Amino acid sequence: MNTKVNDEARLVEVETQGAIATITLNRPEKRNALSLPMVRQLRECFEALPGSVRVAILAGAGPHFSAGLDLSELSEASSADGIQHSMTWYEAFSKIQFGRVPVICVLQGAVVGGGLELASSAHVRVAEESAYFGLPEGQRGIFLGGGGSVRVTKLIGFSRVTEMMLTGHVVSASEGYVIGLAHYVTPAGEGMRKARELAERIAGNAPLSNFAIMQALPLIAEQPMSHGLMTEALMAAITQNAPEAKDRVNAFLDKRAAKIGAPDPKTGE
Ligand code: 1HE
Repeated sequence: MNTKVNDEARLVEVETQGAIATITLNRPEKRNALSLPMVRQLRECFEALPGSVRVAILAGAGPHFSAGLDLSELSEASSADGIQHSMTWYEAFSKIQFGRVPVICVLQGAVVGGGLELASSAHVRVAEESAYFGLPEGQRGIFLGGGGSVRVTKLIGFSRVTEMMLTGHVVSASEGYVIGLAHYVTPAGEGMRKARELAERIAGNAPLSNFAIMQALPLIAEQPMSHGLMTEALMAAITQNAPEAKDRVNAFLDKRAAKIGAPDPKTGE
């Protein structure tokens, strides 16, 4: 099924195949610069994913994932507009990070400013070799405003974010892999294939486990140790008590399930 959110503007496209939805930033002529209408459409897409979807892939059309904030929106904006602007981005990116389904991002070319803030709200990042990461806010006379101070900092630490913002250091895909901006680096044109392979794997997990991974892990990371351990224990008890968990564990004990790193005995894959 192929739907265009807001047919007139066609800024974000959604294509659903079975359990996997692919959501594509579709403004390549502006290097997928994130305008407010585009950010709103992104939110709508994630809110409207059909119940049959279990994983989403987020991609950008053209040679660049995203050139970040649409800078043309800034020229007339007041401080109050700026705060509202950030709030709109926060709502949209929260729907991605804390939505119903895990999100895999495919990155190529520029992943800069707000583009990196967007990518950091996804759960898995696959970077093609062409991808590069930057935080040019310092050069533009502005600041992070799409949650990057929190999310990018959690990925690579505030020292690296500070240095990238101060110096305009552009981080290559391979360097991004080493410091934790990307989980995988693929040859050119291979990012989507890799993302689909990962999506199939994630879609095969128990939904309750995926829920716990997406929703509980980030909360636990912000809790003091005693609270974190309690949250973990509660989440563990709930997931392992689900009938699906019992079935999966029994399948392993009965030698019907794949060992780690080995082909699945049922499918041979
Ligand atoms: C844009 C934007 C944009 C391109 N806002 N219009 N982001 C930046 O500082 C990155 C700015 N962009 C670039 O450095 C380059 O465009 C790229 C390296 C990403 C790509 O270069 P290139 O040569 O392929 O494309 P181009 O010719 O620069 O751009 C094509 C068109 O897209 C052109 O418009 P045209 O009408 O002349 O065709 C560009 O003006 C337009 N375009 N990027 C608006 N960002 C919530 S706070 C987040 C803060 C930030 O994100 S700061 C980082 C902003």
